[in-house]
Amino acid sequence: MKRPLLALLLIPVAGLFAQPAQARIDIDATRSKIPLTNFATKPGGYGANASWLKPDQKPCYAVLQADVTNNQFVPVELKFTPLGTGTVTLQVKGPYYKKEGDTKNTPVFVFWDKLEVEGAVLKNGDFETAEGWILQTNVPATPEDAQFSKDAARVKSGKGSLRVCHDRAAFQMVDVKSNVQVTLRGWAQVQK
Ligand SMILES: [Ca+2]
Repeated sequence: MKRPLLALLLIPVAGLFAQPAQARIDIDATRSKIPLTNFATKPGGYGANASWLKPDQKPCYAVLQADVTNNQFVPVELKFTPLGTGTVTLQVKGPYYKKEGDTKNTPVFVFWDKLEVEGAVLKNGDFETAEGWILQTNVPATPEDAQFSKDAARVKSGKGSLRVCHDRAAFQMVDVKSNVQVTLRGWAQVQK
């Protein structure tokens, strides 16, 4: 007799803290010490320098996050301008999500495909092979690990896509030029 009552109590909590439908790419230029600025994100979302880093590193790390859709690809456009010439690391990932009361964050899986870059050169943004990307994985492997997917329902272009979450991203080093705006265009969806 207790089960229905418990279920009723849990509904509002689950509703308030539903997993976010957001896709995210971080730009890490802390090694090359290149400040990043002029952020723009579509659809919705936000771009900001890292709030958690030290004052000297904070301007050189950007979080670019767009509001996407569950289980359906939408076009995403993320922009930034580097104020120096050098190498930055793209981290293609998912949103940070920690449920109320939890000590660990819960992975929100994001599929990315057909990622293209204007203002810099990106390798293999169609995720048809492993070329160009370093996947963040555990040893031994876990279900959360970043991976290339061949699931046709999660592919926008070709036969493969990328599946990542906040703590298991895909990395690629990209060369940027001072004051040349970089635009990342791709397709993303959240798995729900
Ligand atoms: Ca593809």
